[in-house]
Amino acid sequence: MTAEGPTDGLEALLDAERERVEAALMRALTALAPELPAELRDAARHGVLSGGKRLRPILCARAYAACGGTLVPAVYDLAVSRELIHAYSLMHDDLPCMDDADLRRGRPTTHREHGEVVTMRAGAALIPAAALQAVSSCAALGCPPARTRAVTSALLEGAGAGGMVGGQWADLLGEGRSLSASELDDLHRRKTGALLAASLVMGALAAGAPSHAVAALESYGRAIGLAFQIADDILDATQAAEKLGKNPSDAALGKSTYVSLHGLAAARRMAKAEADRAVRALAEADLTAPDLVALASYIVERQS
Ligand code: GRG
Repeated sequence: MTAEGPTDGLEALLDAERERVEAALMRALTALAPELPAELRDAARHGVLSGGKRLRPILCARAYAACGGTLVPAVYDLAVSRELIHAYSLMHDDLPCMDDADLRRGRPTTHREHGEVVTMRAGAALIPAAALQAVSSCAALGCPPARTRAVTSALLEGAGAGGMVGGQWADLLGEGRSLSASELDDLHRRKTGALLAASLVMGALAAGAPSHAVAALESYGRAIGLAFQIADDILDATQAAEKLGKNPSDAALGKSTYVSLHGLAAARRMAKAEADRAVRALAEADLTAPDLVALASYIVERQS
């Protein structure tokens, strides 16, 4: 089986899912607001509510559904705990001490409007908020304590030094230096893949899925994580800022990418191979999830 699954109706499904995600993000920020000084609240809103594909919470919700769960609002409250981590990571990634970016999602980056110090603090506030959000939404879903622990651990492990933070660190150290293919894979498995996979694992665990289904969704997540990153490198190398909503930055920062290392045509083949690998992982576990099959194609074919 390959990633050329049914994509008819995927756009409609994504639009409907994004609406549920936006509503859950509003609930999360409203709950957080009284704890934050006004300037941090505004910066957090800028970082969280400025659009984006909302892919990670959608994957979390669809994994929950693929494992037999019913998509009630608390599922989206859980799913956006993952998006709060994503939002903080982008706010911090754009800071001058990291990628020093002016534009994100077609708008000035958070620190360009709210300043570096406020952006750093507002981003940091989203990390514990995300963990608390995961715990409270698991409770609302009726998860027993062990399941809640597993879901929250998946979120935090993917975000931590063994996952996103470690990958970002390797990325920063790699600027201006040519990485080997295996160094590049390792970096992106941690920086992008770990938390993409965690999105699916969280949904599966919260639904009480058996371990073989959790493992299959994790494999699917790791493969689409890599496909996603390769597609990101292709877009960075081939698209203008208006289409990307951000300034292409890999070449300017001297970063090794799948395109700089393997060339455009090979990078395209690699992305497709990872998407196919993702779909096979579902099939091998007898998981019927046409939406996840279609999402694997979407991830490599997306234009932003
Ligand atoms: C202290 C070293 C250290 C790190 C702090 C800043 C940080 C943590 C991590 C950055 C991680 C990062 C920027 C990963 C990139 C992930 C990625 C490919 C983002 C783009 O995702 P999309 O395309 O974005 O889903 P939208 O805008 O659609 O949400």
